[in-house]
Amino acid sequence: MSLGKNWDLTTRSYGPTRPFDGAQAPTIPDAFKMIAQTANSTANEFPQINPDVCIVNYYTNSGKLGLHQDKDESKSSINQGLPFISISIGDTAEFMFGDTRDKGKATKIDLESGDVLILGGESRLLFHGISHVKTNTTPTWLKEATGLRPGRINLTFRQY
Ligand code: MD6
Ligand code: FE
Repeated sequence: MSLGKNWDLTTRSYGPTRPFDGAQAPTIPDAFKMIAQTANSTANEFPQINPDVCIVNYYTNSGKLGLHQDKDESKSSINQGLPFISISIGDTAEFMFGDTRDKGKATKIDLESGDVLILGGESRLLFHGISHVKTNTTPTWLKEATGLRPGRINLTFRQY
């Protein structure tokens, strides 16, 4: 789901409403924004954003995301290298990134629950994706406290 503005996966474009039910995209809770902006401010090589979009993805244990660039935001946002801030919750994912769409050449790192990844400046148009989600890697305390189902939640904050 998308908060702030709707991001349509099929047209890869932003709009005010969701095509499947016509509803307005819900607003981004201030508490979410605060977390993203605090993370943004610790990465002081990047400009500070005022996020107006948060894309929330839920990956089941078989979820993946092919190598892609995030380039549907405004020209101005991309040209300024405004960062996007990604927060991972739940199961660990193997995140891949590189200069090309070639999976074999991509660098792979684990994104664990609580990890924050910021792509901005020269890295704004890096190819990136998720090769796989690692089953049963959610911290026990988090599972017990929230009843989170198996899988991974990823939130990405951007400024359109
Ligand atoms: C991740 N997510 O789940 C990476 N890109 O760690 C993305 O690359 C992404 O979640 C575009 C739109 C939504 C996303
Ligand atoms: Fe992406």
